[in-house]
Amino acid sequence: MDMDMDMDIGMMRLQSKRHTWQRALALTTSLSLAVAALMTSVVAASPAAQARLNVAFLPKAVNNPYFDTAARGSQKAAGELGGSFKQVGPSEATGAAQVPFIQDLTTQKVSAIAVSADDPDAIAPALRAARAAGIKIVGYDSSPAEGAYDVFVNQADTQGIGESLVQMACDEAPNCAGDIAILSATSTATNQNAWIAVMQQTLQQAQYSGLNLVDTVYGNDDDQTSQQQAQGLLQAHPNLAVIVAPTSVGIASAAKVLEDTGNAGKVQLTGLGTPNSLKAYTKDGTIKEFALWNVENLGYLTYYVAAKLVSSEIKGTPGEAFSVPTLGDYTVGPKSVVVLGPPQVFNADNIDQFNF
Ligand code: RAM
Repeated sequence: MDMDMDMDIGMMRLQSKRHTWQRALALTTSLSLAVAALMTSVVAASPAAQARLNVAFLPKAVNNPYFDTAARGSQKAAGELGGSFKQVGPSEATGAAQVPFIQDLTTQKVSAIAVSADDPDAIAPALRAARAAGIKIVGYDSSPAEGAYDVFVNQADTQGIGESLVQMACDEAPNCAGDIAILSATSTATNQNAWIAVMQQTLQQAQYSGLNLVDTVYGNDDDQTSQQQAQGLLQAHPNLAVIVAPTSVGIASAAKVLEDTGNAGKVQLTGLGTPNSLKAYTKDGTIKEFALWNVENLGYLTYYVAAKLVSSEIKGTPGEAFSVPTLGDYTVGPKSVVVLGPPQVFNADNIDQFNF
């Protein structure tokens, strides 16, 4: 696992009219295969490490395609490292539902648990117990409480995501003015709450003074609940200019509601989502632009971080540097956070280039 691969990755860069932080993150398949072959041969020489490496992923909920995409990256990393991978989790996105999974994985003595927190505090005692039992904890996507993880792998800079959500709302609202509302995931989600907090600060800036945040509702990353909440927003706010949904489930549900109710194009929609789930809505103009990061790489990086913690290559101490094949060099930041990289903005011009 102690690999120092200084590879010049073939990154595809796309241009954005309005966003400086978007970058394509696609990697060449041939390079990935070459790296996979190389890693497999190195791991084969180290059977003891193989026996120890057993990483379980616990997403917010298992029926969310976003986490299945992350799992593809995790599986790829597991293959390269000769480790095992499994994904377990609840069907509803609550902290209470995640706790028994953490307890089970602790009993099973997996070497690491990667978890996207539905509720940072509700799962903290179970995670601390797992750590006390020698299990490494890697938060990914949505952070557990501080002290309950070894490293949190953040998908992108929190400040940048929040600011970009406001900028996209400004782009979509006529003359950057009017009522906007947020359709979020669960009210306890660490990631969405952090982005919303940045949005609220950003909206205080003079250039956004025409935007009026009138409501924030929670669809719990459940399609039916998200659709109901989107309908509720339309009824409660007849002058709504933009819905901002910083959740891959919520944005797809809201798009469906806008089309079903004849509001597509009248009420704008933006936020965070997976390109495959939003391709049709982006092409027909229901959504003009939205953002996300390379979700597969999030799972891939998270598995590597878990493996490096298990092998003691890193401890999660701020300032530690490490390398991950194909992705490059990382440094553990304050609060033991590692940031994957910049997000990507999708629109009708580029969406066909992505398949996840
Ligand atoms: C949903 C989840 C996840 C979030 C994405 C954008 O799938 O809430 O935590 O990162 O949306």
